[in-house]
Amino acid sequence: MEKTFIMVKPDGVQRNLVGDIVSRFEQKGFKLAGAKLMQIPTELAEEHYGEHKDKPFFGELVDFITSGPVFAMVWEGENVISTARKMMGATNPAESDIGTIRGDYGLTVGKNVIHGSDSPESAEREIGLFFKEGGLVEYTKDASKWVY
Ligand code: RTP
Ligand code: MG
Repeated sequence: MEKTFIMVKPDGVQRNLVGDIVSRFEQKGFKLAGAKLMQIPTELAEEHYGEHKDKPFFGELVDFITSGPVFAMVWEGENVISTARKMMGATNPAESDIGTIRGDYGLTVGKNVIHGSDSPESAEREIGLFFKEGGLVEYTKDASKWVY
């Protein structure tokens, strides 16, 4: 089953948005495969955002993403990579539709609350970077066992 890497950025953690963001993915029907609160080391931030290393905002981006804890997650489901990007909304919160995570909570392009992999290649790479010590769980979800 397809997997994607999703991360609540430091602004989202500080603003108590972790629960809401997890809820949105749960309620959509995706399956949580792994999650952890972590402080990103600078080297990992630079590797994660390596595609942007020549952009003028690279330094700011690395400073911001390492400025406090992030909540790193792997979500699983059919088309989860592209659907998660739709749920997140456009990169710049000023252009994100209301109802999306960035449209509802984002303030500026630099502080846009959430990261999500943008392709199957990125998802594989980012899951490998953030969960290289393991931590992904395989299990079956069957709500009918727990409710009447
Ligand atoms: P992300 O990688 O964080 O999920 O965001 P994204 O795919 O929607 O956007 P991307 O183009 O990959 O840019 C990565 C992050 O860099 C910051 N950014 N700042 N100042 C600027 O013009 C600018 N452009 C991009 C954003 O925080 C964006 O999420
Ligand atoms: Mg990106």
